[in-house]
Amino acid sequence: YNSTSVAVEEPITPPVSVKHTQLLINGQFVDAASGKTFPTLDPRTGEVIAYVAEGDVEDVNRAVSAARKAFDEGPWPRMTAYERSKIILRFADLLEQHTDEIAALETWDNGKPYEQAAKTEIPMTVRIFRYYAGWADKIHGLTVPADGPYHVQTLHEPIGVAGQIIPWNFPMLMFSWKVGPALACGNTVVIKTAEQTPLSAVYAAKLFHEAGLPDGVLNVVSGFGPTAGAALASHMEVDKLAFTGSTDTGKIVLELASKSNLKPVTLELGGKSAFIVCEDADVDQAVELSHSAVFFNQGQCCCAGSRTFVHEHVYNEFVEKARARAMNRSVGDPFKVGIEQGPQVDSDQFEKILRCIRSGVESGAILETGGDRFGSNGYYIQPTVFSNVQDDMSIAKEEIFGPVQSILKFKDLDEVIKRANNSRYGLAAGIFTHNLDTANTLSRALKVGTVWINCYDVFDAAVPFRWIQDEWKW
Ligand code: TXE
Repeated sequence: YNSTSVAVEEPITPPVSVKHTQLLINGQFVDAASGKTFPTLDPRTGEVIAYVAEGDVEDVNRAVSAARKAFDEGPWPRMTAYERSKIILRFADLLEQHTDEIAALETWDNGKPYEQAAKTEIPMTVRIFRYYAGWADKIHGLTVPADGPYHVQTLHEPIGVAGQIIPWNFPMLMFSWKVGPALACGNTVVIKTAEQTPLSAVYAAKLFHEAGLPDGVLNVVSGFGPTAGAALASHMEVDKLAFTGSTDTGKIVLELASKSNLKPVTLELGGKSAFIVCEDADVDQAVELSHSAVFFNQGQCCCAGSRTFVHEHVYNEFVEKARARAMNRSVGDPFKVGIEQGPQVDSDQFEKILRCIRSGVESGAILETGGDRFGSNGYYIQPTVFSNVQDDMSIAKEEIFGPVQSILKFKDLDEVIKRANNSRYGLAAGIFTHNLDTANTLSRALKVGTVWINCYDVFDAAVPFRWIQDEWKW
């Protein structure tokens, strides 16, 4: 790896201090019932940022009772939708005013570039809350022309206590996608943050209370999956569960939900999305977008375009340019201006990615650049590009969730459709072509939830992010 990247120097002091490390239950900051804490680490160095309350079964029970009471007896589901909307909008304003601090917490805890957090993710989080605030008074039922002398109407009502379990790759965006719609509809929430990134959500939840949110409506529990997360998934008083994370854990929480009270479950899991570069594509543009499709957020995106299919006529040119682009990626301290890539979130992810890279080399893919850790401190990984990747290699099948591009060659559309669809995942895809017929054919044939054409990772609060979940499509 021959990057122009700066060496990882002395870590920059984050421009923020950690204010909240406790659980937020019933509007109060409290310690875990056990008194236990766990360290949250700085991925730039592996050093401890802070010790955070380690929630477990008893804390989840406390949080769910608070949410239950707030739903059954409190003002939240009973106030006018307009009042709810105003509180969410006031919170969005506060969040916007605190963008710099929250972005700094995200970067410190997660390792993502500060500029990305401050300029894109926190503004998007604000936008999502404003979007859902707007829904509060626009949730309508139907009148149905039933047979006979009957008047039939449907009414959309809040479901009750929503249990939510989120991952670490976009802590604040995950918080907004889960909390925003649940609260706008009048539900109450218990959210379990990821053990790698507990800091930003609890900070934001405090702001929500400053904006006028009644106690018990939003409860935040930090802690681990098999303890706090499992307790939430199997709780008899949780009416709905929303989960984002790995496919394996998705299966566990679905089972816990079914074995307890059959609460409905929403799952958003992993991906291995195809990015298809046709022979008539603008190669330079496709190289740049395929690069960001896979390397954005250190490759830690469920919809990362992690299988780059390139038509044989442009393959050699594409591989050469993709390699050069990866070699130019600026890796370094995520607090530094101009840095595109910081460290991976933790040592588990770091080790997993290095294992995947080794497996790519062993299975005969050509390592074009990268392939190792970056520097000697923290969890940085060199931007890595493999060419000559074959469908049966594990780097083409498994979610790597790291800065590793796998380039595969294809000959014609029928072939690439079959190969792109030959995956247990079904999240997203990208198509690069100037031909309208090709774009239409591919976008209909690909069995995924979102297809981007001549663009990638375009998100908008008003546009659904849909998916065909893993095995469901079989
Ligand atoms: O995920 P987990 P991990 C993928 C990605 C990554 C892999 C593993 O490939 O390398 O998953 O990451 C909670 N009951 N994605 O280990 O375990 C956990 O505490 C209830 C894709 O971080 O799924 C955390 O809050 N909850 C993904 C959340 O589940 C449990 C984002 C996610 O952790 C639990 C993250 C249990 N038994 C990882 N075990 C995406 N779709 O964006 C864990 N948790």
